[in-house]
Amino acid sequence: AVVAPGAVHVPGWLPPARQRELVAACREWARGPVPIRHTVLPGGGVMSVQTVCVGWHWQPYRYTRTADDVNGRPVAAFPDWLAALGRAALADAYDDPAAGDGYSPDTALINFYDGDARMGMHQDKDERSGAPVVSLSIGDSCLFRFGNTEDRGRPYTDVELASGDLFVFGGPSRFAFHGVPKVLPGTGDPTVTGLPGGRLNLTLRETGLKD
Ligand code: MD3
Ligand code: FE
Repeated sequence: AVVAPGAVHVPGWLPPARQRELVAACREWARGPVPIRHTVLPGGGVMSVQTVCVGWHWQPYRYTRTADDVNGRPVAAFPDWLAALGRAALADAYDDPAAGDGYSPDTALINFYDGDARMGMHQDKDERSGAPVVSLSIGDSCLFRFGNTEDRGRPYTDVELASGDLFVFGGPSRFAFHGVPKVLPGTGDPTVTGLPGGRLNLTLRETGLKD
């Protein structure tokens, strides 16, 4: 479903086996080299979501190679198979076999939401690239709020994101406000995902940075 120009929701894009593989990979990344943690914002606030990064480390509001705000270690490398998954996602979402050509995401932010976690309305502006963001959801469903490019308020569209769903944000939607006002606990199927509870979201991005 096209939610806005460049914003495409593909329910159930990840087959169960792929969901389990991604959960297993995220479980490893969550252990290290930089452990998953609640990001601390410059003003002292602590995010309710837990995040671990691959390729580049996001700290509000910049990307670094080492996790200076956690344990100082370099983050895990961005694997080729994850970039290939991102290219396949673009081809399918935009229904164009060439849509993924030249897409080379170099960072993934992996967010874990327990039943009480939320993400307020924000824009993702720390990348120096207008390339699309690829979002993959696994586990419990959530309410996802997709807004406008002007401010945090209306108009916005609420979409339920379930396990296996793909969402691509490109073109004019790349810099839209968005957030996760709530998770719907108990909606995921642990026998499918291998995730006992909570919600995982992976976003693949091009930072536009060079080593
Ligand atoms: C629209 N994550 O990590 S994914 C984030 O579900 C983030 O964890 C949410 O917002 C989550 O920054 C939403 C959907 C998403 C991600 C990035 C976007 C939508 C986007 C960037 C630009 C526009
Ligand atoms: Fe975001």
